[in-house]
Amino acid sequence: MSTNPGQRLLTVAAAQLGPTPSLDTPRSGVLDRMIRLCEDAASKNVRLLVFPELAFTTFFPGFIIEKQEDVDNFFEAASPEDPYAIIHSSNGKPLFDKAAELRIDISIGYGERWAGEDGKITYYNTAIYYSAKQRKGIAKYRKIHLPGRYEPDTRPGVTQQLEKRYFAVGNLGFEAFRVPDLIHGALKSKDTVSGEDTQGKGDPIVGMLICNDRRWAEGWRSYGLQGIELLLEGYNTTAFAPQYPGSDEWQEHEALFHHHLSNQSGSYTNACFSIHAGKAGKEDHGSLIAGSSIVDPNGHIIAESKTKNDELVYATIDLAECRKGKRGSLHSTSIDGLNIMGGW
Ligand code: CDV
Repeated sequence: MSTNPGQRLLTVAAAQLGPTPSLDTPRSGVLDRMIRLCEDAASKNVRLLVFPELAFTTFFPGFIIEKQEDVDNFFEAASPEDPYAIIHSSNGKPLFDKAAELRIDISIGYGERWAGEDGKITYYNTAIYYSAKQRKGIAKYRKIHLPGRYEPDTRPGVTQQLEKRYFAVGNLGFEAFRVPDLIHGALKSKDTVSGEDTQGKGDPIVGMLICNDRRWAEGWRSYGLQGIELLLEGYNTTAFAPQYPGSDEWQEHEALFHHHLSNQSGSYTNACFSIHAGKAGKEDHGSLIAGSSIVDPNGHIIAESKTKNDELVYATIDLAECRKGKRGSLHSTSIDGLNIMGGW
């Protein structure tokens, strides 16, 4: 690896999770598995670790759950007073404590039961960004493109996809954010002088998407226009289902193809790295693709999972590689990235 002074090196990883099979014991052992992945990541000097969508439980939108109290078991409470309550909840605390101890930032998905100021409860499919150094959540994203149906498919033997039943459409938009304490020597606004070219020199600019969001251009492009250098995404993608045409093998091949196509084109057209972490393998509701991966700003997959089990997929990346594509796509010199003066 060269020692170019403009380099912005960072070791990142996707924490692929194997199946969490059962609706009856939806969290059993998952936390321990996630902590082991954190420890594995620390041994590889990983500073940022991305976990899948709805990482703490089985993929419950694949099931028909009749009673609201049972549905609530799959969600974590949050409110305006405590928007990142999962960080200190019994279901999440051991993981976030371990991440803080190991100095690894985490992006992770979970079901969020939001009690608004008006007392109204809303359920979201959410991802947060946890800063290990600050020991707190610094960004939240709520899934916008909810796939599937509200009413279950009544045909016998089908695989259900009921996200429209269990979640409201995300209401936080596509808000990029800067992450402090990740890149050594990142420029801070207080250290800049008037007229200095600060582009690509500040704290990394990051955005989050959740699963189906990655297939559609508007999320990527909204983030791209804010200058993101890293796109983080967790997913649970059906590998095959009996109601769809084609053999199981063909369907899974096609699902993986579209997964990579979306990620590679999104990274390339927005000149950013992207990290994709999946839940893989056979859960009780059906099978999920693997394909956890890291994509560079030229659209190349630089690391990919080899199994359908818990697996760390990691790479050392140079965020300076984002500059070439950004220079080509943004004609103004002033909109390349979040204004560093308003940054950290
Ligand atoms: N969890 C998902 O969002 N899954 C969708 C499937 C249902 C198409 C996906 O885009 O992978």
